Amino acid sequence: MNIIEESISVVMDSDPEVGRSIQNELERQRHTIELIASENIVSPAVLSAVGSILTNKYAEGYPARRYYGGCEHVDRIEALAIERAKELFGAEHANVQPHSGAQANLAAYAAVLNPGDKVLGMSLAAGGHLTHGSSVNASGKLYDFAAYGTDPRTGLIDYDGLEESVRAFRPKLVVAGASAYPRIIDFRRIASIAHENGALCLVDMAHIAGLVISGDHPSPVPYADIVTTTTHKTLRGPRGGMILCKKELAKKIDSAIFPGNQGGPLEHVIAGKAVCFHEAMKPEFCEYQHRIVRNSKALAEALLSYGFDLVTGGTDNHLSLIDLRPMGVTGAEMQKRLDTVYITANKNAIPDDPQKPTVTSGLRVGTPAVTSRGFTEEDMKTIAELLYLTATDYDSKRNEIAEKAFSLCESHPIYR
Ligand code: DSN
Repeated sequence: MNIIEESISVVMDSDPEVGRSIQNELERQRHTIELIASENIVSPAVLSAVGSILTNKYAEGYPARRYYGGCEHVDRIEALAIERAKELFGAEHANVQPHSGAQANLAAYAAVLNPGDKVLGMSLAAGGHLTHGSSVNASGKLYDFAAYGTDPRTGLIDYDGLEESVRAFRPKLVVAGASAYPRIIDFRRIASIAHENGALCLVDMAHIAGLVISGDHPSPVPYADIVTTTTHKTLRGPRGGMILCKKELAKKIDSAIFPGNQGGPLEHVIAGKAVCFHEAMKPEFCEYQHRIVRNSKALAEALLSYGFDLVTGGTDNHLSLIDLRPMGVTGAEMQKRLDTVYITANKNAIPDDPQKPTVTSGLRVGTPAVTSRGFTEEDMKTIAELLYLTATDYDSKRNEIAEKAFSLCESHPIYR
């Protein structure tokens, strides 16, 4: 029994219902091709830090400035996480306390905006994120958001349109970054448009943080005033968030997180972030990020060869967005079919999607998790074939697809 199975058996002994579900989830992860672009498979060291006794500790405040006694060890851990984050991204200041990417974004807004202030963000329909001003999210309710989008002919961000919107709308903040955009984003250009027009620039690099470290995506840090991220996507750390910013904004950002938006920091998760940053400083991490992109491009090419239509015609990063309309299947139906053949992905709106958000015409596929378990460019061809068969010949080929997906996972085991 390895350390992961041992920890599950401890839960099982105390609470069999929860223990069994964790065991079942471990088996699901072991035998499923994970194509959700925002998911990954963390190291046993990250898992152990998050599952550690640090969960017992309250530490409101910041290292050496806490509202509780007994914080000397969590102080050291949080300080390490901060220093490592600054070094990895070349940032002047880091706050590692956000519980999530959404909390990082909302706190960053609170640091530099007043309710009702004007903000320009990428529309959700074009690949942006809920927290970039969607009307159903606190960001859209608290602030006066307008949206920029993509060019309908190319699927690429319409930078000229963005510039026109900034000139006409006069926002106080421009938000860049996306959760379903397969191409390089020109953060330098967006930041200079913002600055030339008297606005600040926030980049949410959650999806591409790992690629930024390896240089597979240009870094927003030199250009943006604030950079937010999650730590669990390409970065391959624990589920959580982080904010990087220029020195001038450090105090405002820290106060917006605590006491502005959060209470006690999750020091067990912060320890997981510190371990993740330590891993990300090793040369193997950059090699891993290069492989994510190589696999993503190989998957995109193979999908195109099977007749799939990709938004923007391909990918530069860790994900592709498939327009399923030519295949005659919706995103929701494709996701449901894939769930029965040991493949996990998520339905996703495509630009100007005629379907409602619960159905969608698209499927988002990413390579961070499959690359973590050692899948190769050759395996990407097999995955493309399995996606094609699922879209076109599901009823008669279902068992064959499931067997192939299962055995591909067996040949690249995790947590054994
Ligand atoms: N929900 C995340 C994603 O899947 O992209 C973004 O926060």
